[in-house]
Amino acid sequence: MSDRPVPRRPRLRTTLTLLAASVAAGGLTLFVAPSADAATTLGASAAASGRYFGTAVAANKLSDSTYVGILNREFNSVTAENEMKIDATEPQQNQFTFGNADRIVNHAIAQGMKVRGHTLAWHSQQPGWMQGMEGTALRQAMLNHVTRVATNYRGKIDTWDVVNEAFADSGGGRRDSNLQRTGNDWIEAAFRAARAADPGAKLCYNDYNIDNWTWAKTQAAYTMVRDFKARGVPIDCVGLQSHFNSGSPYPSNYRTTLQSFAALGVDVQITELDIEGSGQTQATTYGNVVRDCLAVARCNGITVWGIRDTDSWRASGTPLLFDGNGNKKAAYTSTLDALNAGGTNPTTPPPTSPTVSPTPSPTGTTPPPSGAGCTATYTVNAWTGGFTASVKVTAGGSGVNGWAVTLTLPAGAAVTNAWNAQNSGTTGAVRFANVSYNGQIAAGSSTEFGFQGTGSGPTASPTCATS
Ligand code: G2I
Repeated sequence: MSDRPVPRRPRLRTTLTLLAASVAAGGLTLFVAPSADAATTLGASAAASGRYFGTAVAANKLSDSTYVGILNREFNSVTAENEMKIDATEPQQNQFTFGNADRIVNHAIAQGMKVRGHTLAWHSQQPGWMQGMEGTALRQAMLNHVTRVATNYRGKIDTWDVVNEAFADSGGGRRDSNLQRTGNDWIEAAFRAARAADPGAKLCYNDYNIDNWTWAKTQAAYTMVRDFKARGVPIDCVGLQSHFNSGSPYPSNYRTTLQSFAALGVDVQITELDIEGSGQTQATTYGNVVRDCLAVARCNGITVWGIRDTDSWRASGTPLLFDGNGNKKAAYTSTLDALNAGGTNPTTPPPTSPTVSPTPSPTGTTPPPSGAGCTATYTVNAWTGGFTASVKVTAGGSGVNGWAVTLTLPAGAAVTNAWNAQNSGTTGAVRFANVSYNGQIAAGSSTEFGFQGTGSGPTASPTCATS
């Protein structure tokens, strides 16, 4: 699944291979060359230290043979540049369109590449219907979006940028947005919904200008991640976009920033790298960024934000690794050389348990079955006017081939949608039955489903029955 380690291949040997020797007049001349096992593409060289090297991809360029040729040769991870954003995937409320995103995902899967999902919750590129929403309605719409999109791509996404760019550019506070005005807990609510929808994906917080350790925005993001880890909010990684230019230059303390986030117990990923400039100056900075990542065990992947300079959102800054004709730039060579110099092999433990919360409110459980049947426990994440619930179903000693959990909602509460289970009814005693892929549970093992609702969440203990 997504956390399967990239197969390790031998590092570049420092020994030199003797190619030929000839005796010339007056002495022995040796011709030497580096060992042939130095990887010759970005993806392969990153994989040598257990990392990926990815790029942003635009669906409408998948018919450009030069573009696709470089993509398939060099990269082993992709991010949809725009096609998975909210305006692209839910242009009308509750009408989901995945056509362009699917073209990218299917291409990546066919090529054996990882997919970074970008992005589930963001103040920008919201469809018109969402831009006009506020309060509880927006909170529910946001959670519904997170749930539906992450569920749709369940099992195909290595890492989701769950929330993008939630901090203000200066001052160290949150960015004002319609999402932020639904309550400060909107970010953790999004992460919990994403975890419930796709428990196998790594969940990232992603932002720009969190590269310089001394900047207030970096410290604000760090403080949030530390708090999330302390309280059991399901977060696995931090994405540093790393768009570098004269206004936001590569900072000399970048490695400190990567190390500091990683020390919180999350992976770090460089998610949208581009560096404006040219020639050796640009090349040196690319090399520095790669060396910083490779020095940090939990920096497990780098993504550049486009392939050729002409593909870039900042094309005039020529910030990428290939020129407009698809030729390798000096920046490419220094990036490859830095990758081939090797680094710390990252250790990426699987995501933390989806439903663990140190202060669940409220929770319920049924007594364990004696050797047969099933049990259910749940946690609720509630806010004024709504909630999401995560339910864990555990098989008894005989295992089960089908299950149904019944939870009773208080008066005024109603289920609006469920994931990884099919509900019968929406109010009162609501029954949630397994879906096709999670009915079988081995003895002592568990599966999880979730649902979202209006009003306040369940308070009575759930019952679990086999079917
Ligand atoms: O702005 C650079 C990146 C910053 N971090 C988040 C990323 O998601 C963001 O990507 C850029 C895309 O590279 C652009 O391609 O996000 C922009 C929008 O915020 C994208 O630009 C949009 C244009 O604004 C639209 O007019 C255009 O229709 O690209 C669309 C598709 O080409």
